[in-house]
Amino acid sequence: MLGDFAVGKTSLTRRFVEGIFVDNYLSTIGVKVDRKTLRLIYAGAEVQLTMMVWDLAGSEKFGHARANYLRGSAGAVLVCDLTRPETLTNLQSYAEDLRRISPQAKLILIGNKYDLDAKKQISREQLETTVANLRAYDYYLTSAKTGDSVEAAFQTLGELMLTTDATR
Ligand code: G3D
Ligand code: MG
Repeated sequence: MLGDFAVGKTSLTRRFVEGIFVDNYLSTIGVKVDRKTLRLIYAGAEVQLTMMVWDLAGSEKFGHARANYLRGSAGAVLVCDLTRPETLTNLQSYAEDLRRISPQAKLILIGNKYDLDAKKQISREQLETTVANLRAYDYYLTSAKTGDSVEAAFQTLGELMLTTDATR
């Protein structure tokens, strides 16, 4: 999970995962790891994919995610808060850090807090442009509050992580 403080990374993770995998397992580097098992169709067969979801535990304040957090990632959810345009702009440097350390990682973009209709300050066009610039696969408009599109976003990332197609 990548993105600025308070965009909703922890709330989205809570929505998605089933329970806590290892609480405080990596608390010394400010990370919490959860897991969720998905059932996916891959190459015509049903497969189970256990996703390990790494969430920053308040360590955004140290600046960009550190190498230990990014190393070995198969994929990343880049999260912005639809009510704060700068959180979209800032995703560029998270994506760059990730590409440098885990070049194979698949990216999806999430515009979160979709339930806050009146306060939205990021357009679909801006999200589409960012998807292209960051070479992400797609974007989703989610609400961790209502649960809208949270499962769909993670499911898509899970499917992407199974593919070895380097162009995605
Ligand atoms: P972070 O982990 O990225 O830092 P959090 O972000 O998940 O801690 O969320 C930050 C705040 O935004 C929390 O509010 C949380 O409830 C709220 N939030 C997260 N997702 C949504 C959403 O989809 N809609 C709305 N309306 N709020 C959301 P508090 O008040 O607890 O700080
Ligand atoms: Mg958090």
